[in-house]
Amino acid sequence: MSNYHIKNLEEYFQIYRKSVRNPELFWEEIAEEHFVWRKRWNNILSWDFEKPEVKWFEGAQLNITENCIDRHLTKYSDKTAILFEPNSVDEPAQHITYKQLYAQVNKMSNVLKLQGVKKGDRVCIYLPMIPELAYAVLACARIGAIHSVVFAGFSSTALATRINDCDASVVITADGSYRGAKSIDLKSIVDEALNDCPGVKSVLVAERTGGKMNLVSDRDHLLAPLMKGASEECAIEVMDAEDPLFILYTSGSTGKPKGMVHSCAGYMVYTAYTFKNIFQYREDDVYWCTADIGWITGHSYILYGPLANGATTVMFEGVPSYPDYGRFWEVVEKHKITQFYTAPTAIRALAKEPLELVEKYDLSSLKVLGSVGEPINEEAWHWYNNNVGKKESPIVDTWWQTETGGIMISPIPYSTPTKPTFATLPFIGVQPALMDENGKEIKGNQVEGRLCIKFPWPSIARTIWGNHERYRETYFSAYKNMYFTGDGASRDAVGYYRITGRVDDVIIVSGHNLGTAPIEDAINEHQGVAESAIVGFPHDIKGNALFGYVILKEEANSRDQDELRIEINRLISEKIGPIAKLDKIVFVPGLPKTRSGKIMRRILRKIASNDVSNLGDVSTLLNPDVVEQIRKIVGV
Ligand code: 7RM
Repeated sequence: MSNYHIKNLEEYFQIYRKSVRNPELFWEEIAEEHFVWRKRWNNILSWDFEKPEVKWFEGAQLNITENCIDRHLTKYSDKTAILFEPNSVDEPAQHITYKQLYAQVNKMSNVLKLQGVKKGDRVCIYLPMIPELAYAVLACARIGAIHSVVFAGFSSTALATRINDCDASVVITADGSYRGAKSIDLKSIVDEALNDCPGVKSVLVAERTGGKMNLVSDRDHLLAPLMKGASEECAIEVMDAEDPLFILYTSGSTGKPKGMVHSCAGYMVYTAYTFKNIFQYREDDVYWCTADIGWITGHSYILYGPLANGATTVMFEGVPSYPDYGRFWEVVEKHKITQFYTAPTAIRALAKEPLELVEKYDLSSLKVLGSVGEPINEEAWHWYNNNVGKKESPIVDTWWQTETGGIMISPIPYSTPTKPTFATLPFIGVQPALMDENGKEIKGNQVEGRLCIKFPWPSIARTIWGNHERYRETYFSAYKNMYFTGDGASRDAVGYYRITGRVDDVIIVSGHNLGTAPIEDAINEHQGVAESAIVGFPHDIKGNALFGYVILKEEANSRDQDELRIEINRLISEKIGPIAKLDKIVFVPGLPKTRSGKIMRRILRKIASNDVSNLGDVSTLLNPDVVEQIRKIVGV
């Protein structure tokens, strides 16, 4: 039995038990057999959730790019490492082999060194989904610089905050980016941000859109000529296991973004191992994750996890709606994608479109479908399963977080029987616990509580950049000796987990705990409903009452609204109970969403509570205009 590649449910349980009985021994075996080390560890794990402090493979030395690139050159030198699919269907895809990736990453490493970047320096990467983004990330890792990728959809204010928080000295960006029919002038966003970032000494600019741009002398350099002149060889920086690999910002429920810090060895081992098993990657597969590398999903499951396994990983520059809503399926057919990993928000958007857009493509290459980012509602799950997977590709509903570095709860496809809306079982080495409000663990099955993790896994974030106390306070203070995820979850009769959503989304109505996700699921089953969001608002008698924001499908827009309200509440009564009926329902053109597609409930809560004096910062929203539109409809 190979611990590395799980092949059936019995094996999963065997390996899981082993990983929990003796985690050190288990992870040592994985680390030993599947990676290249420059020096062996002297201690596998030390940890203390009170401090908090976690160290894996202490004393070991390595470089993650040696594991992701160099070591594959003997066997896979001409295998495609990165398959770049451009925004425009008229531009050919680029097959970047492992050999070419090696050369480009080394060139970029040398360019960075020439700019004076050294081990431990922070480099901010603000690039669209073009190959240079992958080169930049890996080049930082190669020379030991700490990358901080900022999603290239963020505003200049958000970018400046992130540059300053970690004191980045170099920014890597592009002239512009393509997003469907639009192009965005990235360079001027950077220029605006840098007015407030005195610490930035140099800016490297990739040319993508070819527009005019302003180059500040002594600060800005075009990347291409520097790359051209750079050597294709660059020795790795030998890193300690616990040296930081990157910072990635994630928004907290309040205040400024948290710069989550991930370290080299544990992150590498965990992302590689989860990738192999959760996507059941085989030698000739072509794997596609549609996320942006600006999010943790892109870091772990477009770049590091797949490349550590010598995989072919697709990098898609475009959007699902361009040139039409069939684009995803066109790409699946064209590149014979075997594993497809996307978010429920994308699935719901595509499910609204005519089915011909899916049916006209040959999707028979698909073997595994993934979902990540938010709870997948039942309707979307079935649409994905029926129309994309044709009921033959298992759906892996993968629950995890920026903070966890890798997937924590997920089926192993072809081993774990799936169940709609359930992320199912903890991954190998992951020890979840459900906690009650009084800090006690809820044992047994058919229970619900707050999701914590009892024991460290290799890729847990080690701190918040520059604020270890906030790290302790946010994740380790709610429950003694536990990592608190901020999510609620239930466990069914067989021990499957279902993530019910952020615990701050739990609303107590007349003393009953109601999760927003199941109510939204019920509403979304209405034929006329495209999407919905529920929030609580103060109520004299019940404590809280429920307010529903509902987006209708095109065909339902002309229907009588009161009739629709009655039907929606009838559905909720049927699916959950009369207690979950909504006091107020408004029909809106859209919902305020973060750039990663998460609904900003904070704003909806304020509008529902008639408390719009301080809506907070809405500038990072994908669709800031929708806030005004909703206010008008609600009349506040
Ligand atoms: C990977 C990622 C983390 C939060 C997390 C959850 C929610 C993510 C799922 C999910 C239900 C899932 N990182 N979440 N995956 N909820 N089912 N499969 O998204 O840091 O951006 O977000 O996302 O609330 O705490 S993240």
